[in-house]
Amino acid sequence: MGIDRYELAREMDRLRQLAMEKWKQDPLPVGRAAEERLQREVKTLGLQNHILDLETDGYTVLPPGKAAPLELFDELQDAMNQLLGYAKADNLPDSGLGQTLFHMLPENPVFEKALMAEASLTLVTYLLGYRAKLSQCTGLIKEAGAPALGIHSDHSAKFPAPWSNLSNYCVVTWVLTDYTRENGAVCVWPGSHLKGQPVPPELTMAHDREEIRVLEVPRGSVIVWHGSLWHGAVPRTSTGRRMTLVLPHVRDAIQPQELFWASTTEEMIERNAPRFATLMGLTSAGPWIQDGPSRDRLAMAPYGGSKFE
Ligand SMILES: O=C(O)CCC(=O)C(=O)O
Ligand SMILES: [Fe+2]
Repeated sequence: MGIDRYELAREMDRLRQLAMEKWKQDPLPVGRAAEERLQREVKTLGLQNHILDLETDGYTVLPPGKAAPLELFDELQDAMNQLLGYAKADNLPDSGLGQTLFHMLPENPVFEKALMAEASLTLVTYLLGYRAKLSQCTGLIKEAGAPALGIHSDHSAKFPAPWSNLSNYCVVTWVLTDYTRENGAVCVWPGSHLKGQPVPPELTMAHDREEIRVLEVPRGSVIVWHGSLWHGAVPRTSTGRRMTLVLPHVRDAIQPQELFWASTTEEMIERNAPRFATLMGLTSAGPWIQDGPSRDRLAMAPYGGSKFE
């Protein structure tokens, strides 16, 4: 037996009605209004240099304290440790990602706090627009002996190249334990997001090239990168655990990797700012079944032509 499509349409509609009520408190802008609102937010939060980094290097690092107080990093780490006790974590062995905890968002409200943190969310807006949706809420855990993660672009295996300078996918990485070379830090090829091409096969293991920068950043940092950026991770040699929360996002019309509307509750929508429902995909026109797209949601689409919508 398949999913009950009538029940599914009813459940989706219930969440979407609530999402629409929240939207009315803070409708998302289109066109020039999107650019102006984003400019104000960047200024208020003091993110100008981070925007410059994203333009020139394709990534930026929010230092400890800028995205959230260190206590939130403790809470995120605790929540992931709890999950390791009962959730499946051996999902992609030998991938270079380490142990993976997929779809953590509904398991603990602390992940909502990370998702909604203003500074990182504003950088997501810069890369993907106000209607960005969450694509994954995933934990990565690496122990001694964890191999290197091959250098790749996150746009690869999703969008055909050449890529324009627009980001259609971006990652927000919450660094829960110190990143050093021995600890298996993320590494990047600054400026590679402007190449608009996947990493050539002969460079996927070129972690020692001089163009590669290993991001030795302390616990409490949050890294944001453009989907075309060439990046990977160096192997972990030290003992202990590297713990990371990754929050990839996509633009409005792109299908997220994890099915968030299937686990979003009314309580989650109620207790968060209106934009949370958009991040869950609940203010997008699609997907629909026989109910079709609602005219109200079609009117909420990014129709004005600005990349910041
Ligand atoms: O933290 C890592 O090892 C890198 C993960 C990665 O490539 C990603 O989140 O896109
Ligand atoms: Fe990646």
